[in-house]
Amino acid sequence: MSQNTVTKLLSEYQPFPFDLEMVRLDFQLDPKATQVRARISMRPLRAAAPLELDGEGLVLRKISVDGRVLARTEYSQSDTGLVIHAAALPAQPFMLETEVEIAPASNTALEGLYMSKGMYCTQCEAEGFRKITYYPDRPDVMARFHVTVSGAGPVLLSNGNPVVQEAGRAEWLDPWPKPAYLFALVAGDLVAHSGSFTTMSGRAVALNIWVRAGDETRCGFALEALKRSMTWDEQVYGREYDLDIFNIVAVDDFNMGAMENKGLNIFNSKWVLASPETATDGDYERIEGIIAHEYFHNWTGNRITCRDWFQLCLKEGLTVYRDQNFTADMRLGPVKRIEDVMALRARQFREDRGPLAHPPRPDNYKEINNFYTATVYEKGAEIVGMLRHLVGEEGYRAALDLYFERHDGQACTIEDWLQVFEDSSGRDLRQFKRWYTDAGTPRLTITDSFKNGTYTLDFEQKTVPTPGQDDKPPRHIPIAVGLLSPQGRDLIETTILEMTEARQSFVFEGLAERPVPSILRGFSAPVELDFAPEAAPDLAFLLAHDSDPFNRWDAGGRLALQTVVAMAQGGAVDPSYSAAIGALLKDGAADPAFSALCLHLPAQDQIAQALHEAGKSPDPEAIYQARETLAQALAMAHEAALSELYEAMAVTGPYRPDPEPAGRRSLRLATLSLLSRIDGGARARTLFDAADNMTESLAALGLCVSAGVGVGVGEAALAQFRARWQGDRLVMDKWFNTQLIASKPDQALSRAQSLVQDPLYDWKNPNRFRSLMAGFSANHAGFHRQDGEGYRFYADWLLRLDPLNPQVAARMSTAFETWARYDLQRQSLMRAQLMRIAQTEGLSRDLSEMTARMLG
Ligand code: 0A1
Ligand code: ZN
Repeated sequence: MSQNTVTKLLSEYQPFPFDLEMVRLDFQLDPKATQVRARISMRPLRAAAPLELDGEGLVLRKISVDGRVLARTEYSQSDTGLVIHAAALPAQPFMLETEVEIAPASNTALEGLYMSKGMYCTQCEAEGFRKITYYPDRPDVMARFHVTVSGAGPVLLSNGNPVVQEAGRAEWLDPWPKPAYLFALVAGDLVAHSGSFTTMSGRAVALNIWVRAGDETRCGFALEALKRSMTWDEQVYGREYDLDIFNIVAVDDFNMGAMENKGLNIFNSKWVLASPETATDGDYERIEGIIAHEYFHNWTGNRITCRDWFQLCLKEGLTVYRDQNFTADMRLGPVKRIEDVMALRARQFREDRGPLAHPPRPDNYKEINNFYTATVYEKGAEIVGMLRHLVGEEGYRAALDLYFERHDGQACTIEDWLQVFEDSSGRDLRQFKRWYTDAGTPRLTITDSFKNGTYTLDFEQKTVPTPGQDDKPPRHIPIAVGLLSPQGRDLIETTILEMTEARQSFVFEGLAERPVPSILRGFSAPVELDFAPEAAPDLAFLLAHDSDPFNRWDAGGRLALQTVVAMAQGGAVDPSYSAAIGALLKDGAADPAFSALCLHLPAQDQIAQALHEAGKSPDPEAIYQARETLAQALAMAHEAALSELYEAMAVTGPYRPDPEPAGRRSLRLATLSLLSRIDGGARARTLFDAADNMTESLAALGLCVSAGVGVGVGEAALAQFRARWQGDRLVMDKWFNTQLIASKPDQALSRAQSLVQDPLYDWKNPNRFRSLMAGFSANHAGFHRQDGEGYRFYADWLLRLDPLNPQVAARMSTAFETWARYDLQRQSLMRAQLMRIAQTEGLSRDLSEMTARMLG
């Protein structure tokens, strides 16, 4: 069977028949010929078991057992590993020793040991360790690691605590048993921005952020965020750090955001480095969140890890949930919740509706790297939030305490996790478990009635079939509900209704008049709501009065979506929406960050989805026009109030990334976005010239491009920005990205085509590739041009990247996941590109699995 067709099944899990006591690794680094010597002490757990070791792209120099070099007949080797026959192995504990050679300089996939700008670094999750040495590369095999590194430097880092640090050589010992995916090594010419932290039991921990010389002035914010994360995990979860040192390294070439290697987190430099001139408010918030996420993995992921990769959401869902709560505590909680739900709907709901839908715990895969998805991460986090609703605040803390107590040092499953909640709360979670095993977003349809003081809410839940899962039994859904009086007063405390049946009614008695329901407060479950016509809520009323900030915002969003969907089909601006926005602009009590979120119009992709669900095929050009017309109409109707706010929200004094000034800037920029639709980009141009921070500078740049009508307003701003920032890789990523998102749809492709000729377009760097390609595909009407040339351009680049970096190519291929929404012509154009990719000779396993799933 070829590598591209092997499917791994959850049902076929088998424990590994050996215990690993200690792993000693010795690296002699060399760009073309790094020598890796591994000495692993093993204890057989079953008689006569062969020893299966993973290994890819390794040149085997030597293999011995207890010092005896193995004969060629005593083991078999393949492209994917090596099996030592049972007869060659002692029945007692033994020492396996291997020596292999690898070439980090030619590793373009950025998985295993590779080089980034002269520096050695590793990425082992999920299955990269097998590109470093022969090993049982699976998360349930945990061992202590002792690592020696020489041959490069001067800085030589690995996991755990330093044992020996001398010129040209270092030894590290990690006392905590860990799976190989948490192994890390870094070597190169680095400088540290350092600090320290004293844990709750008084242990002093040295903190370092390692970067290339010149970047050390941009590490201050990340270091403080790390300290805040360490304190929060102690205070909120009672979790303390467990080594003498915590190192973070920033690298420019990295496939993902960051990685939680034990004691040695490796970060995409984009999510560490920040200065007011180069990072936006959004970047600062993300940096804080990602630093926290990786740090929190120390307990949820590292101390307690996953038994196999099917259980990925065990560590990721919980850790995302923890980092979301951390950010909510550091910043404005309700605003953070709205941002998280926006991202969930944009990415996870989209995934759940298409051909790539999969359960948070999948039961089969070909390439695990394709499952680092919004479903595993963000929906995984929502499931943890639902559990908390079901067992309550104290119940949640008790469950987590039991989880850490019972499973510390183990590799666990979703079953273990749910058992902890069952045991600590006494609740039966068998039906709840479907959230982990079933794909798809349930839709709740709501009707209501009022009679003699009794108000009844009727819910019906339905989940449409997803690939491989036709049958969708009802789920256990916590629905947070409030009831408002017609004057907007809360009539009851927010109540969690537990829905478990396909149809279910809930009754509220003793009400003087018909209440206005506020359903799914705080977005208590990742479901969609449909209101039967007679139960349709007065959205403008909710936007004005709901005491739940999430539902206030959501009511405004629904109103906006209804309006713009109608407009994309030839309708006019809904005056009640415009009036509601007018009221919002006058609401002096609202938090600026919240108001800013209410002013954001639905994304074009969301409008397209809504049209598809209404049984229409979305016309990208009409969607773009409808959204522009709506923005323009709002700007004209409320010009005075918007201008006033624009001025009032100006922030004076030196830039600070804190929530308060960031909120004011976000409202200021939201008003600017609307005003630019009627001033030809004049205000944006003025702000672009005056801005002393990247938040305003970048937003203004985008608006100069999208709204600039004067001679070359956009082009001039782009040229000026490029001239100023051409030496800064992170800022230049923004330059590529922003102009594509902001381009007029009919100019997006030609702009993208000329940008790929730019000498600064280093397409082998994942950040640069993504900034350009994701910018282009986010230009909805530009990507979906009717002639299909957008699709072809995009597919060309995926095919070019795939042989070098399959992981990034596969992730980026999701731009095509929505093909089935569109008209037949676009469908066939998109499918043709997917087919062209799928049929390409030598395609990676990553991209071939993705295209096959998308083609269905
Ligand atoms: N565990 C990391 C994410 C990650 C996953 C895979 C990677 O390379 C294939 C890198 C990072 C996290 O959740 O942050
Ligand atoms: Zn993670």
